[in-house]
Amino acid sequence: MKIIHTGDLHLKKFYRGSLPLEISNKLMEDTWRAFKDVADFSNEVNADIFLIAGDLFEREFFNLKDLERFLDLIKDITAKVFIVFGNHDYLSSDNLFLKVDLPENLYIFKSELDFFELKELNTRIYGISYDNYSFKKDFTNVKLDKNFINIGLFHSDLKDERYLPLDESFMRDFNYLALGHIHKRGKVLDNAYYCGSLIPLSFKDEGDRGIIFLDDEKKIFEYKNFSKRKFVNLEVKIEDDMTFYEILKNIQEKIEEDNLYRITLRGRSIHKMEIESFLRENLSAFYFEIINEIVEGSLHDFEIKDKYILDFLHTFSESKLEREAMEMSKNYILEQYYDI
Ligand SMILES: [Mn+2]
Repeated sequence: MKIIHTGDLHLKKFYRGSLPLEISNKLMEDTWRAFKDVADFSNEVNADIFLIAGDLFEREFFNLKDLERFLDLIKDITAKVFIVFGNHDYLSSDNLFLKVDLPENLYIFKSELDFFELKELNTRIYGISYDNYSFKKDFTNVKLDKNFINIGLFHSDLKDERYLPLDESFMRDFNYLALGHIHKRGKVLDNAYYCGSLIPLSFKDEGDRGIIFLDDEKKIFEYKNFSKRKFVNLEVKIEDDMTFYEILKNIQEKIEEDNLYRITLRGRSIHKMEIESFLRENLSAFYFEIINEIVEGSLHDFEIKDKYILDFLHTFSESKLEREAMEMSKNYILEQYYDI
């Protein structure tokens, strides 16, 4: 039996001003493209079961046209597709999935624990959909029939009362538990995994994103990447003796074409703002933003190291007039000679 486990697609997620519209639109298209790629992959490997573990879409923005687009992709999948709805796409009476005829291979869970039985695979798929943005159920009295392979599909934060927390003993009853909600992929128990979001959706979502693919005959369990972009937090230390072009070059070398960058500048410089605007003008990336944590230095922090300039500055005497002349000369040299 081959299983695709995905979730947290957040189709039609808008970035609510946190990203420029043009970038936001591209990311939205990325999700559709990634989902199409997963559908193609599912057909290529001839998967039997395709699990979507909630937060498939954003309720406020997902319209009938989007639903049609999604269902057209589902119709082309040869596997049986199962969906539970989560806190972002919960199943209240206005959920669009209740307004249309669904493809024959698509099964959606309602808000009571239920299962679909696949006789040919001797398998039962259990799941439950949220009926509101927060959802909780007690599964203490649920008994699974061990004559079947039992697969669970849940949108759950194991520790948060608002998002369908699950007991460990309940979780252990399943042969495989497909979890959604947490965007980072990971193992919860030997039989329970978060697939993570299909693509990264914010600077909190660092690292690779994609799906889980299981093949019990070949004993395959793998995370497969389906995102062409990453969100990257980049820390850059600014040293006093770096030129603007060196700073630019250092950063530019770390930038990969398709990624999104949050660049945090640290260090000390008297050119705090100039460095930032220089980078804004000259850095090239799909998207970047700058957090400027540079400590504003002053001319006095700058140490002159050239011996002949130091010798020259020492030729001034201690008188008030010459002291002032020395300070003026020093500042002039710093500005002109060192270009700071
Ligand atoms: Mn969620």
